[in-house]
Amino acid sequence: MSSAADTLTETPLGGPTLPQERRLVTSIPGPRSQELLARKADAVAAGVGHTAPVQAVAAGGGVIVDADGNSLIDLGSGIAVTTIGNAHPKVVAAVQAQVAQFTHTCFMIAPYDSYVSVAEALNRITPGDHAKKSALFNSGAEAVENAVKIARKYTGKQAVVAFDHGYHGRTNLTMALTAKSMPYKSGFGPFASEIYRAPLSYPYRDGLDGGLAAKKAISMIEKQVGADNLAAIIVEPIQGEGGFIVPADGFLPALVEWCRANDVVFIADEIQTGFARTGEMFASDLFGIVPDLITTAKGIAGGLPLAAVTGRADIMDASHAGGLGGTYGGNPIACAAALAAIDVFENDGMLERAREIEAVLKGRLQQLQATDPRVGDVRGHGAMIAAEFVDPATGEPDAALTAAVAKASIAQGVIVLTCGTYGNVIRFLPPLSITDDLLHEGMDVVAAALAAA
Ligand code: PLZ
Repeated sequence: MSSAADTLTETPLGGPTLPQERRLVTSIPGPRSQELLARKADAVAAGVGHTAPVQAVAAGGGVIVDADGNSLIDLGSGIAVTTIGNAHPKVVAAVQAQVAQFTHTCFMIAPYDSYVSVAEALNRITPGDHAKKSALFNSGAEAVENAVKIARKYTGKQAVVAFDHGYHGRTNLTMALTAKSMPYKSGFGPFASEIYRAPLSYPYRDGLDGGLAAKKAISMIEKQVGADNLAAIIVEPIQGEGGFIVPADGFLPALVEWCRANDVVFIADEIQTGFARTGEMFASDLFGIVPDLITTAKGIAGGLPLAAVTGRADIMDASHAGGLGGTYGGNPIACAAALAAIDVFENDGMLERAREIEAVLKGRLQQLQATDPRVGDVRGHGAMIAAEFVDPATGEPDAALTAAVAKASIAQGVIVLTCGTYGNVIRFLPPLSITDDLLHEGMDVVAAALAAA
């Protein structure tokens, strides 16, 4: 079977030919990166942070190259975006062809083929074989905002339930849906009204099976909100920013069933989990659920900004003409990129590659866990795997250890991201184009950082 990695050992990816290697020629940050970071501090708002102190100049396969000539192993994919690989040749070709043809007409002014083709593709590949429709937007947060609008219009109800540890964006409505105050919400209120929060299934910490966890959530929803007032519940099938929390089996199906029985729209936020990331095209497929609406973004267009709401045609069609849209939503260049990316997802062995990466990452992390009790939990699916770090004596989250391991790994040329309500989770989100060799080398560096911490 040809998986993406086979072809990428020394591949020209789009522009530059990037050797697939970790290479440190300066300390990180090197002088050129330091220069850019100094300019960033002067010119860019302090609220916009960064994880790796580098000036990126090229990326592809499994590496990001900086201005000082360092080549870093990429275990983050720009937060789960470059799933098929950075500057994937099919995306580059599609973008170059489209940008020379036309850059924008506004789909609401003069429609074009690629938008309709992306909608058709999404309607086809998202879970369920019922009649579906899609609408395109620019960012994940914008897709979530629109999913809520659509659900409210369809049901004629207003309340929305989101979950503990949930992350849905940084705009006003999506801040309200997001659980964690620091850094996402603190000082940025007041937040949108009619948003309620229910308990999630978090097997490592609540010890509940899926049925019991769902019962708890549904009881809270019935008592504190009431199905008569509830337009939608929104949940990430596997939580991303919240800590890669995989709900216990049965939790999501029970919620879907309750929504169906109560005229409540079930929205799966698959912005981080979508498009082969978990070893299925969508994480909903892992749990056997068929959402009413699904929000997508990130991996959809190989790095170009695009997002979508896809779902039951009757729900999607409840909004009046002119009620949904935006100047740039479904930009033709982003749509061309998405058609190329979806082609890669469907035809270039991406699901298989994500499962291979799961085996490597879980194997390495479980090895660590067997000898180091600070690794409390290893979880996830596909190329979306995490380790939760704890104080072995108490089981309490250890955010300081987590930050130290991440920082040391980056200094050694391996980009890893942290997450979790308690900041004690390191998540691994490599591009599916990474080689096994780089994946192992990256994990060697993380293991050494943990041993030294
Ligand atoms: N829903 C499930 O993961 C984006 C954001 C990180 P946008 N996650 C990364 C940060 O610090 O801003 C995300 C997500 C889920 C919605 C979003 C929002 O997507 O494209 O960032 O708006």
